[in-house]
Amino acid sequence: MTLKLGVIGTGAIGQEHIRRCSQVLQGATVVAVTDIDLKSASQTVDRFGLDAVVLPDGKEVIDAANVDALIITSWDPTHEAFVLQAIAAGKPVFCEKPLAVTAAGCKRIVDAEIAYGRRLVQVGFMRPYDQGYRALKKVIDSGEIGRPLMLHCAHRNQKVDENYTTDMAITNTMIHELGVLRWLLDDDYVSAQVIFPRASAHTHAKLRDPQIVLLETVKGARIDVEIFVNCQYGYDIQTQVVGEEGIASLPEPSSILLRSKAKLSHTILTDWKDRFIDAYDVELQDFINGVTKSELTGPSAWDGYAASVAADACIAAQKTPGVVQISLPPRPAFYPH
Ligand code: NAD
Ligand code: NAI
Ligand code: ISE
Repeated sequence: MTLKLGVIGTGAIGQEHIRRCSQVLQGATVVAVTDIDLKSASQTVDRFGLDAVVLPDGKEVIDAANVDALIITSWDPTHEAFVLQAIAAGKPVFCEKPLAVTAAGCKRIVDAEIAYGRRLVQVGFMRPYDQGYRALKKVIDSGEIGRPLMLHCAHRNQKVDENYTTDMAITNTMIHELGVLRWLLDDDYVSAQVIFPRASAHTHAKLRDPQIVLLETVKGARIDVEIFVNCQYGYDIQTQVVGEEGIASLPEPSSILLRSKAKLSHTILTDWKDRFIDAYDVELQDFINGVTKSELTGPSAWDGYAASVAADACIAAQKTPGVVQISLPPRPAFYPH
């Protein structure tokens, strides 16, 4: 069976996911697309030679009779409504992160999915599908470095545009760390604090950049995350886990070790598309396979909600010098892991 996909949002990642679903992965085809900019949707159909219709809005894509499942790659604040509409239509939905821009929005999705009675939602947290993060988790789980005590993390983007604001450093960028670290440590967060160093000259009036977020977990680990989205030099994701008996670090992406012009160097990537290209392939193949078998096992609406509860606290912490408590309700039996 070939799964027929509808895609809402044909921007940067929408086009990437359409390319991989139609040219790289097995078992799916894109049959309907839309974008608030309909010209972008039509150009995407042409660019990838899709046998797909352009529909006037997201609701029409969700309700289209020949669409079996949805991929939501529109802007962050639009995700919640589209996911709720997909659940109401009883259709599986892969939603890019964040699941919603507030914990309350994620909770509405969790409640709707539980009321529907079967998992329909996978969140676009791709890092658990990344080889490097998987290898790091294996080392932690093996016990070789003892219990994790401290994590030092950095999420650096080369630059962002003028529409990117201080809160988005959390909801759009650090949401990846909030998603992956609770998976990596099998833990949850209890408090957050945000510290603003001197601002970079490369930022703008509506974005305080960089930021340092300090998190504490239920098991007592301490995490510092540097978010620096105008770092200029490249796209750089770092995670170092300090344990009782050793230290484990996320591997660097493989690159040529170059001897040239009296220098020994590695290239640093500049774009998330390249840094996690394999992880996006694996996560979407997992979604396609899961929908086909009626058994979704990837990052769930609960994972999106748990990350968002912490994100709300980080945003509150941006506005106060103190520590903000994080309180996640008990995990419902509907979401066993
Ligand atoms: P983008 O701005 O390039 O694309 C967004 C697209 O959505 C645009 O084409 C826009 O016209 C369209 N759109 C906006 N509102 C719409 C609506 N109501 N209906 C239909 N289309 C609408 O953004 P992007 O970089 O592709 O990011 C899209 C989403 O993907 C974001 O939620 C972002 O957080 C997420 N993302 C995730 C990763 C990751 O690493 N997982 C990387 C990039 C982006
Ligand atoms: P983008 O701005 O390039 O693309 C978003 C597209 O969605 C635009 O074309 C926009 O017109 C369209 N859009 C927005 N609202 C819409 C609506 N209501 N109906 C129809 N179309 C709508 O943004 P980008 O970078 O592609 O990000 C899209 C989403 O993907 C975001 O939620 C972002 O957080 C997420 N993302 C995830 C990444 C990851 O690593 N998982 C990487 C990049 C983005
Ligand atoms: C973007 O939306 C992503 O999700 C990227 O993975 C992240 O690094 C970037 O900061 C976001 O803007």
